[in-house]
Amino acid sequence: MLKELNLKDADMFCFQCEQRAAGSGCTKIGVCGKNPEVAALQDLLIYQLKGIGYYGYKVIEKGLQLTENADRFVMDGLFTTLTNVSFDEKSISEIILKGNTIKEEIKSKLGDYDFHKDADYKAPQRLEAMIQDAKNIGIVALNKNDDITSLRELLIYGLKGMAAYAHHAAVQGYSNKEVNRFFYKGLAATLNTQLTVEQWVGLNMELGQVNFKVMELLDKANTDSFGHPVPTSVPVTKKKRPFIIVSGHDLKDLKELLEQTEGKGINIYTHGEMLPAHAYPELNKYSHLVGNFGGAWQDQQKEFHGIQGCVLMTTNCIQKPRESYMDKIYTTSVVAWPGAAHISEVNGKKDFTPIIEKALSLGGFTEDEEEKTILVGFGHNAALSHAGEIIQAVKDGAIRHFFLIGGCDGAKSGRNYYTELATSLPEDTVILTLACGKYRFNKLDFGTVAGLPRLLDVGQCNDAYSAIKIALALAEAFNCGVNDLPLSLILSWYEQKAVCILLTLLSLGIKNIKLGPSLPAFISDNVLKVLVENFSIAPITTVEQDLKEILG
Ligand code: SF4
Ligand code: SF3
Repeated sequence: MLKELNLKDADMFCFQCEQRAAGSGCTKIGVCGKNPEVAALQDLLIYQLKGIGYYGYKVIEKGLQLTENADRFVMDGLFTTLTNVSFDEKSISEIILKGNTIKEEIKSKLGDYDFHKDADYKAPQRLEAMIQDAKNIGIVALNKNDDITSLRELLIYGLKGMAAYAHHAAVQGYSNKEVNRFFYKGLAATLNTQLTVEQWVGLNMELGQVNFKVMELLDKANTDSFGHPVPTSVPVTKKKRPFIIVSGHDLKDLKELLEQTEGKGINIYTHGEMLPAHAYPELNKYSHLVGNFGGAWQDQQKEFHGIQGCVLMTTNCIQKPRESYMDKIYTTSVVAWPGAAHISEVNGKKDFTPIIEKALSLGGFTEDEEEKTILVGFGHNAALSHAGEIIQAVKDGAIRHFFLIGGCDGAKSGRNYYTELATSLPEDTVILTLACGKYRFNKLDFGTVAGLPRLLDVGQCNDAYSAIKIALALAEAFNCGVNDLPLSLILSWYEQKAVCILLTLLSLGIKNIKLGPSLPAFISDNVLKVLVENFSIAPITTVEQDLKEILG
């Protein structure tokens, strides 16, 4: 599937997300809005991280410890290069430069060390020089039979996704040394030209297993900090008052903002992947967390246009802000857009005063809309509290099949498949959903089955962990394997978190996944063959054909 490209005239090359241009990759400017300079700097940051991984892994092999500072640098650096996170040359170049210092600190632990030309790279101070360096190392030479490149890129994208989840756990004080070690191991491997296809496959499967631990850790961080999600009705309508819309995945940011806005006459709305936050008791207890605003991330330019309130982007997916709200959108953590105000952490705390004052000055919505609600909060704890009823309903034939329709959303028209699928399912089926792809259908009424809502929202993309726990518990109850359950996984992918989740599912031996709307451009023909032969993974086709195959 990798296409031979003539990259001589290309200003950049990126094919890490589903939205890549023209089937092969973005070569002039990203469909996401990433310009060639940002693409170059992201490539250079990854190059810098490969070197840090190389030396870091040598330290680990010697049985020595790496600092928490280095661990955080690696995960935050990887996260910075995830699709729709940072579009800011200045902040990426600062991270690259900090990488020089981190690398030296790591090397100093080694004494005598194996010099490696690529690992030893030291970034220049000037931005232009960095971009020039990046152009010399960044663009991947492609060949449609190049399985090694394919598997190496798969690993790098998996690391990026996993880093995002590790970051969310780390900001809450949860980390795991074994997990952190794998970041170095994986990055070091990317500089090893001797690895075989089998070894690359093994590393990708290992990443899947480690990512399961990361999602488990994040689940623990979230549920320890905010309680287990409980089924909760969330208004999706506007209320009169100044407001701040909080987007992205970082629950800690939301909590801090809720604390700092309490009693100030500001309403807080969730947006995008922040929707499941309403189900956490320690977040839902704030009466000024009033509802969810808008649809999926790719609708934000239209939906934020002209708003008289503010937006806080805690993680992906940020799109180029329109002029009409450039002064109202704030970024934090690794998210950055040139010209958008950024709120940094100082001594472990974020001061949201600027966004609060701005929101108050704007006045907010002037009318109350008639309230409409949707239901969220079916994480593993809540869903499995109904395990008895669910199992009985399956035994009685009241529930015929479960469909997990989960994953990312995106702008492509082929994504209508997921709405069509959800609305075509027979009434004796249950739909589990997670991540932002659900915005395609989460405001529709699917009714109930066996006394339960037919649409159960499990949470954010990282709550794939919850879905796996639910599936494992059902498999145990029915005394069968997960692959023998009346359960089909129909996934949509967009960015690199979907890559690490997919690797987790495969590493758990889960088969028959249907993936769309298109397959990754970085998967070579042979790698695809391995996936099909070993895991029976298949691209989505038409709703009619896929349903016929699944339900008979
Ligand atoms: Fe293109 Fe996606 Fe890369 Fe953006 S992240 S440049 S849309 S492949
Ligand atoms: Fe969505 Fe960007 Fe992937 Fe957490 S918010 S899932 S695309």
